[in-house]
Amino acid sequence: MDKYLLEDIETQLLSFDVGIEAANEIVKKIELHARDQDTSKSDQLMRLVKDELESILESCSAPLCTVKQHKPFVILTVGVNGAGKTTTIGKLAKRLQSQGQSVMLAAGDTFRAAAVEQLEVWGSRNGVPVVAQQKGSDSASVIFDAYQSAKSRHIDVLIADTAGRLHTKDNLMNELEKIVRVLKKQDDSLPDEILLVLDATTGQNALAQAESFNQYAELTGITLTKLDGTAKGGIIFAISKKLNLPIRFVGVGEGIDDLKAFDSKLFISALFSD
Ligand SMILES: Nc1nc2c(ncn2[C@@H]2O[C@H](COP(=O)(O)OP(=O)(O)OP(=O)(O)O)[C@@H](O)[C@H]2O)c(=O)[nH]1
Ligand SMILES: [Mg+2]
Repeated sequence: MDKYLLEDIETQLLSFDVGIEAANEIVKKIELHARDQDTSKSDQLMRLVKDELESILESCSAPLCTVKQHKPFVILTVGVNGAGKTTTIGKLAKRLQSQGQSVMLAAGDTFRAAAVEQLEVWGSRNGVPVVAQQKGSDSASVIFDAYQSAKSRHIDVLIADTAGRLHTKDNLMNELEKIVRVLKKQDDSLPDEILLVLDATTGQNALAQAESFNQYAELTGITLTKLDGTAKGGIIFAISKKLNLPIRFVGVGEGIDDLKAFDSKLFISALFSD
């Protein structure tokens, strides 16, 4: 296979933020598989590239199922500042309600007063209750209270917001460990989902974020936000290879309906559009 063509593919992958390591590996596989296939036509080669990418993301395509016998199903959202956690919660509440599930929100971001208000706005847009305490209170205790309340009201899904934190700051990351510990005292299987929210425009740093958050709280899924912009979010190939985490949703705008279930085929074809 043409060496220059392979280089072109690699450059293109890098422009999607796939990262050097993952891009190298993908190109090697393409080279290997191109040997036993006719790739003289560009659409045949493109098919091979897409197949290779799909095989990486295959294991990441696991939709989030929030149906649970012992309610509520608890989703803890985590991520760095501004990743899109609170907005994702607002969109997710709408989505779950439209699937017939009742939802409650927990204002676990006790760091900023405005964070509670922001979540309350999403709560009223969706017509769902929001459990909150005043700014500066203990995040784990807010989430614990919300859990108790959701349980007694037979709410299907509790979604907890948390403050944005730098994944390199130990003290803040320890707060996350505490939230998980407090929930586990209620029920060892909690939280049912620890959803890392990643901003697609962060590029390579998203991998470091995912690795670090995963050390402090065992992540169970990823939401990739801001895919409506120019960012392609190719970093998920590296994350998928390293952490093998399901990508649950993608954020494609700031509106309440701008959350889609992750679809690897659609994601890959969007990589190569325009
Ligand atoms: N274009 C676009 N903007 C988004 C998306 N998701 C979130 N945003 C915007 O990103 C900004 C930050 O979103 P928040 O939901 O407040 O992020 P956060 O992670 O809760 O932030 P902190 O609470 O400060 O850590 C807001 O202006 C959102 O409207 C998305 O999918 N697309
Ligand atoms: Mg927030």
